[in-house]
Amino acid sequence: MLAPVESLLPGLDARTDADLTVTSPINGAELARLRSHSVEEVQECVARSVRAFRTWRDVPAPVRGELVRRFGERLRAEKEALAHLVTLECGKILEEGRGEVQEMIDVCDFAVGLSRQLYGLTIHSERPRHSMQELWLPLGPVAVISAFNFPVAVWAWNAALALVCGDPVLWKPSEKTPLTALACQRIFDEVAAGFAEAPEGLSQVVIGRAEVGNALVEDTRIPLVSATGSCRMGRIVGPKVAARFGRSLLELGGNNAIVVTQSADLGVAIPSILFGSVGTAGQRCTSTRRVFVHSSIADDVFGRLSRAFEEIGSQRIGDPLETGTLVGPLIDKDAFENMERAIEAIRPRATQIVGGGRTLEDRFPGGYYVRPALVRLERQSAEVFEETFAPLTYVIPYDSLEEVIEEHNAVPQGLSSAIMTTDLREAEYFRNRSDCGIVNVNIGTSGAEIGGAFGGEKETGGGRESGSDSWKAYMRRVTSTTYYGIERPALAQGVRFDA
Ligand code: UN1
Repeated sequence: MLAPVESLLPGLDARTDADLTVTSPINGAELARLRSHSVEEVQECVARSVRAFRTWRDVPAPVRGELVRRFGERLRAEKEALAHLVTLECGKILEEGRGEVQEMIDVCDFAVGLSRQLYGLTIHSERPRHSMQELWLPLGPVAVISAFNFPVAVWAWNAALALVCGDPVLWKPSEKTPLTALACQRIFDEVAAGFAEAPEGLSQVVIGRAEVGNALVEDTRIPLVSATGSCRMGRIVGPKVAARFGRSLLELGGNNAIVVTQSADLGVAIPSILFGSVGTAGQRCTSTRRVFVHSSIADDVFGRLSRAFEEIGSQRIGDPLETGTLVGPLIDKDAFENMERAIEAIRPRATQIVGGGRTLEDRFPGGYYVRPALVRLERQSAEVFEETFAPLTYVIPYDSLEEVIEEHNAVPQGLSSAIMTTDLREAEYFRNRSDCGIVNVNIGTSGAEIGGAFGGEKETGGGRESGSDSWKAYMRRVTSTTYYGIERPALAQGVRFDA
């Protein structure tokens, strides 16, 4: 067993009747074998979560925040080991693995502050001697279904908020990245063990494939299902949760674009496009898929990008644990084949294609490393509407900002968007017309901070997680009116009912 797995998950080897083999995308090597939870076991976990809720909801929110504070402290201490495990299990470069753990730490800090700021409202009543208020109460067990590409941060966004809001958490990680989840759970358990107010089962991990997720989705004891993944997955989860009148928080596919205007500072634009396109091997939901470039600078921008893509493709792809590597492997063979298919589909329409194709097969026969691909098109076509979870970027020219906004918004997804401009009017126009949940100016589409609400519209699912007032999704709102007079109480709307 590899050192980071052993250090964070001692004794994992001892597990028997495994049905789930976890491999590293770096070289296909087996990391561990695990046993999936049965549906009955998931239901027992839910029952435990319901019991935990009965205790946890009555613990004062700032005390709940103290548990999250201690968890964040432990994450600081384990940052390097956990980042290493993230890299081993999902293949992102170590620097990004560290960034991901930092994102967990940041959201813990945010949640600690929030635990003293779960503010309601006081409202002026229309009636004499009446007072109205709105208060926020804990909701109940929250199911978190997370994806392989951010195997720990997205859970932390949900868990840190849910915990301070008074909700226990049930986590179903991707079957491709269960080890990082078990490592987080182990760290959490150690912190919770030293915290008298934390009930048993406050945070649990359930391992398995779709049927395990489905058991959570269909369970009426879970008022909120927060699911990150493909639009296909969201199309199954959303209606099932809605059918039982549960709440879902969906964070699904993106098809994110950057508009590079004539006034853009290319020294700012090019690095942002590169990080967005090839960072995390194009496997972020916020990755840049489309680049619309004003036709007057299209040759220049395509030339600069293609040189950078070629350089990265020939020199900076490799073992994600090695310093200097910018692009690690794709998660698996399916991801590679999807990229190949997408390139073949667009080839007849492309005027130029730079990069693409598998590399480093000799060094890593079991890993799927690809050269990032840059595809130049005359106009946007239907092939571009699909999200390909790989480093594949389309460059498309445009002439007017009004027209490019139409093209920009024409895709079914609506997560992240950006404009590169030094013109205030262009920036404001874009900010108001992009139909995405994230609209950046002179910043790429990926790499959002935790302080803002994260999520998007249309097929991205409409959910908002992480910062701002996203916490409200994890609580229920109570509106309460009190009468403190001694006469017969007045009715609202001036209604008289003199019985
Ligand atoms: C995701 O890809 O699911 O904004 C999340 C970003 C990261 C989170 C991405 N902070 O790129």
